[in-house]
Amino acid sequence: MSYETIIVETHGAVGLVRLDRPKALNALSRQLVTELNAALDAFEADAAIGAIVLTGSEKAFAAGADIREMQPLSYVDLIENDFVAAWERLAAVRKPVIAAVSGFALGGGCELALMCDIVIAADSAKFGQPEVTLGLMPGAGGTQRLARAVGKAKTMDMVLTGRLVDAAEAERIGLVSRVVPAAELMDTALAVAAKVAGLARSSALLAKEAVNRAFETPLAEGIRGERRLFHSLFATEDAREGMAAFLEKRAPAFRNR
Ligand code: CO8
Repeated sequence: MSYETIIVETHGAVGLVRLDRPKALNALSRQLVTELNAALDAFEADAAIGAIVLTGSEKAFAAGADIREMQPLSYVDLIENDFVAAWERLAAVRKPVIAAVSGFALGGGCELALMCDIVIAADSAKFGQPEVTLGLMPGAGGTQRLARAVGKAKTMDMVLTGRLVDAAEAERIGLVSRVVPAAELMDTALAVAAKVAGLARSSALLAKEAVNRAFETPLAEGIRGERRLFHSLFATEDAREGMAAFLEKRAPAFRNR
């Protein structure tokens, strides 16, 4: 499939999606989100892919929803189209998704990063929820996922002032997983993704599912669910292989069985 606003590549078992609207700093237009979702669907369906990397350009991961496209929309337009519901596709991806963030990750761009599982930031990255400066507010998880990720104090500071947070602060507050020099961003993200893609597929999918459940269930229910998922992995050949390989002091040969 050919795309106009994203670039899609595969690197071994890793699927890479690069947002590519350089003139608009990767603003998230309807076309871009439609194409991103198609690429995610394709990687989800491809048994050869074990992890996905989502990135932008050096200057911008994504500068938010496309303000030019959004400005003429009426309330009725938003209601009728359930505006930005389509963005949630990323949050529903079952395979692990690694965000490689360089430059601006603002508004919807920050919210996209928050939907990813591991966020690796270049030291140049800047995160923010500047919607209030447009007379708006975050609408794709910026008040919910951000609050769960970094707590109320930092979320209120970001959401109510629109202040940009640099990579060092983002790491300190738990908004990103790691910060690396900008020149090493893609190599690091692809290496992390390759490592995840090399795991037994069931354990990676279920571990991701279990962590995400922590944000949606009471603790006792989450713990019980985790235990059952843990039990279920004993039904896989890969768990037998992984434990045997450890005891035999050799690398495991997972077969996704
Ligand atoms: N939408 C459309 N175009 C954009 C956007 C955007 N979000 N961001 C940048 N651009 C365009 C600029 O208009 C400019 O285009 P042109 O050259 O044609 O004038 C080009 O990209 C380059 O931008 P700048 O000249 O502004 O570049 P600077 O380096 O000077 O500044 C900034 C970079 C700081 C990133 C600046 O562009 C900026 O502030 N951008 C807007 C950031 C923003 O406010 N984002 C939030 C958008 S709202 C949102 O995301 C809501 C999402 C949730 C909706 C859910 C609803 C239910």
